[in-house]
Amino acid sequence: MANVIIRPDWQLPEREITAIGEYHNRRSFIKEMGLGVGLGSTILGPRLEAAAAPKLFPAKRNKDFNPRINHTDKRWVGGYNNFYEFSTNKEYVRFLVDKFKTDPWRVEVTGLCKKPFKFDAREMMKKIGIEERVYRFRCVEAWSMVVPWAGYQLSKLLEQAEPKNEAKYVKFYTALKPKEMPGLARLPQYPWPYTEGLRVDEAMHKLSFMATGAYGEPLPKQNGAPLRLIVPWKYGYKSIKSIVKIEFTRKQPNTLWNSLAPREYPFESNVDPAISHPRWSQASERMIGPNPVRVKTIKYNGYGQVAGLYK
Ligand SMILES: Nc1nc2c(c(=O)[nH]1)N[C@H]1C(S)=C(S)[C@@H](COP(=O)(O)O)O[C@H]1N2
Ligand SMILES: [Mo]
Repeated sequence: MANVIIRPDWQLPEREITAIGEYHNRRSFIKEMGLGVGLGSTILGPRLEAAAAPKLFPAKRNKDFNPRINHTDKRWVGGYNNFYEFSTNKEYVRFLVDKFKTDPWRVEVTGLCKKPFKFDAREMMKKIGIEERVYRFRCVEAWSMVVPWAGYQLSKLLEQAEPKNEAKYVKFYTALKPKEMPGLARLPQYPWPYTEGLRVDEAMHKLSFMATGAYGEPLPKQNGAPLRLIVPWKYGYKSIKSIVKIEFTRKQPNTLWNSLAPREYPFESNVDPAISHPRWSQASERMIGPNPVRVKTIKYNGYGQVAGLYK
């Protein structure tokens, strides 16, 4: 660390003066270097910093996706996580993500499409723009939450690839970084990387969302930074985290949970209170938080507008 040179803000090359997230990183880096708040607020100057960083977060809320229900306590959403690459213990995940590097982050869009491409996660936020959407989220384990995500509609990303007519499915892959993901070695029998899939028409539905933030800030690593799927009418495991590859396919792709236990985790996995999981009922759910409440589960998790996809 001794030979790290900290340049003042005005010497940074243009491409480094970017999102607010990076600004935060730089600030915390300066703090870690023991230079303290003094340097951050006087030499760098708060007004200069604000002008230099195009503001991505907080994103403006999209009024069409804004149900009038209380949002789940932010600390619960960041502290009660399913992310098996780190731990199977929901309360440990957030303490195990330190080594996980999520910026820069390359993603590949490939398979049956006319224009395959690669992109940087942060650049794509700037290209498409981000908005906030409040979604209800229902895990197959019968707990649920309400989260103000930020990000962009998945279709806006996928249509850039111009999928071919024969593409019927989209497969998503999570990063596979054994040195940064301590949970992988504890589950060597699992078919890593974590994969998930949707039909192309499901992926193109306007509810399908690529989340890059939550609660007005960049997405925490334990929630799948820098970008993760949110498919709010399906059980939570379909909402794959920390995506590095997206592939258009002709046939229904294999997915991690479906190949481990097909009877428990069918490919489609729409939320349905009438269809029990083989080991428990799906009729109700516990809304997580400091004061958990049990509520009835609704078909498609309440997103009845997707029913047309399943005629
Ligand atoms: N790569 C990856 N994605 C994943 C998981 C996982 O273990 N690994 N868990 C899934 C499950 S079961 C749920 S309920 C949600 C949890 O998301 P959250 O931690 O942001 O609440 O992520 C889903 N996406
Ligand atoms: Mo889940």
